Amino acid sequence: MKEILTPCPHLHRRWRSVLLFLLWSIAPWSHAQTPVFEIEIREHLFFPAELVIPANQKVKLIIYNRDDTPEEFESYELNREKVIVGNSQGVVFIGPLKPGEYPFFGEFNMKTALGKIIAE
Ligand SMILES: [Cu+2]
Repeated sequence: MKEILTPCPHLHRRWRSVLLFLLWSIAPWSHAQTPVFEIEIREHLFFPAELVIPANQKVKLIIYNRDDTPEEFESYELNREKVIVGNSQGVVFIGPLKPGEYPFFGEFNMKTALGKIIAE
């Protein structure tokens, strides 16, 4: 049965290597195309509180928590939630987003830690 399903293993191997080559060549390129933005948490505030990013494009957010306490980056509009322990950083990928405003907040300090992503 196996011989009938794969009559020529060499052909399969060739296609597999073509596919692997494509993945290998495309992956670093697409990664390099992803813009990176940084947000800092200091004294339970976000800096910047308003971050402008390009619309219709995937974006990498690096969130640095400079406080000693943990914070949770959360956004209903972005459908993201990420706990970042004190004095560490977290990565959140967002988008591609339609032009507009996307509020986010720090769930552990909801009165102060407020911000928004502006996609344009
Ligand atoms: Cu949460």
